[in-house]
Amino acid sequence: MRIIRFVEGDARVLAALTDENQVYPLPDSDFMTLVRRADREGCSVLEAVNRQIAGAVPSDKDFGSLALAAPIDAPEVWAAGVTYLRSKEARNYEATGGRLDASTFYDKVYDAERPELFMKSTAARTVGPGGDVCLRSDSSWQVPEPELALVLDGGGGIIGYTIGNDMSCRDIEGENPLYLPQAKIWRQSCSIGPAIRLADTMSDPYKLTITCRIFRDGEKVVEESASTGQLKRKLDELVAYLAKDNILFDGTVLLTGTCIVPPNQFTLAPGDRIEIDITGIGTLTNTAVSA
Ligand code: DO4
Ligand code: MG
Repeated sequence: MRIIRFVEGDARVLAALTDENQVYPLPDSDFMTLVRRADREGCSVLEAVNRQIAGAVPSDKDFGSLALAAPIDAPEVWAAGVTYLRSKEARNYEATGGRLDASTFYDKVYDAERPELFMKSTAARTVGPGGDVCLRSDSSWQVPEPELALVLDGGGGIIGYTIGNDMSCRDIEGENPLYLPQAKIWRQSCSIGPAIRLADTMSDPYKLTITCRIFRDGEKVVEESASTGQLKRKLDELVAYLAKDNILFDGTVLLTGTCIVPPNQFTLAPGDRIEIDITGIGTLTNTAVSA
């Protein structure tokens, strides 16, 4: 079972999306309101949704025709980094000007007990499915980072899974690690959606295929896939470090790191369409535009 939100007139409607792609509008104004209602009713979010849709008639709207919005207004989006070997190699390439034999702080963090975690975005900087992601004007090496994203409650519980795009400037990041916030955070530099797969209906988050496709002038210029099975760390481990002596707001999203990096000569251009699929969650599509 997945939860989506779509735009209808001036309103945003929360809805359940079944595995058969049937859409059932829900009475709750947003995802966390649904989660709190389930809590009050003493049941799981899945049970609350199932009760709501039992006997109800699905919407006659076709899922594909809906104007989807971000499934949650995440107050904060955090991100983990260098959680896959592929990311470590790509970061080393950036930081050493292509000297793949060099040992860097990226090697250290990949092996360290403490993971890399950083603040990625806020609700105002985050876009949803179909939205525009911005390209920084002072970078000439920019890529999407397709990532499995965790939707957390204030206690650090994983209540759902979605897709995140951690837009990144490889040149700024490679120039100096102290530039990381600028390489990661700017207007519309993060995208999440299109749906939240409820945690109770996720069979194994370490067996998901992530695929990223990029289209330019209607032609596919990048297509790469990888598995969350290659994740170096456990999801609970990332959440535990994020929650340590911290405040977690209900609906915080944690991106779990990228396992896909486009070829080194590739940089995004305005007009590029970015598609990120994750098994059982859906496809997050965004267009790159100049900031
Ligand atoms: O260390 C820089 C960030 C790495 C990152 O965002 C990732 O591995 O996904
Ligand atoms: Mg990333």
